[in-house]
Amino acid sequence: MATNRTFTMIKPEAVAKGYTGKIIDMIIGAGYQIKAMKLKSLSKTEAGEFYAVHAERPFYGELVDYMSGGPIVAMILEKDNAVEDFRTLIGATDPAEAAEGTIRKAYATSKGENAVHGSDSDENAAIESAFHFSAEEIVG
Ligand code: IDP
Ligand code: MG
Repeated sequence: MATNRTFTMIKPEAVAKGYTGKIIDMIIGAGYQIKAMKLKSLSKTEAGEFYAVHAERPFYGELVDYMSGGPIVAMILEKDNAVEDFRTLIGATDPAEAAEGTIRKAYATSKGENAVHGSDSDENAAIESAFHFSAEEIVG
């Protein structure tokens, strides 16, 4: 069943380049309410666990190094049709293929360093939210 929440991270290179505020502004402008938010650094172990589904991919080591290379901003976001609409808002994985007006078109550097994460299903949104937030860190 569809839920109304998704999970996102502003990734390390976007935080380092000072895009945090601009990206949050686009997210709120698209109609999302922030239900939880934190700035945190991921250890290599945490980054590896979060992206475990990609463990067999050739870019996995690079991805783990990148995601543990500086602080990220994790958020739980709420809106109707949250997961699907957020994937539209962030755009294609490779910014060269991302549509105009998307977050990745505006702020991503490359297919690897692509500014934001967005959950790909309601089930993964719930798993990823629980990975980063306890129940008391989420507003009602
Ligand atoms: P998504 O973030 O658009 O859902 P996924 O295929 O789930 O894309 O890949 C997860 C993350 O792994 C991407 O956001 C990106 O940071 C990284 N990644 C994906 N494909 C490549 C690649 O071909 N080279 C380097 N990094 C990649
Ligand atoms: Mg994905």
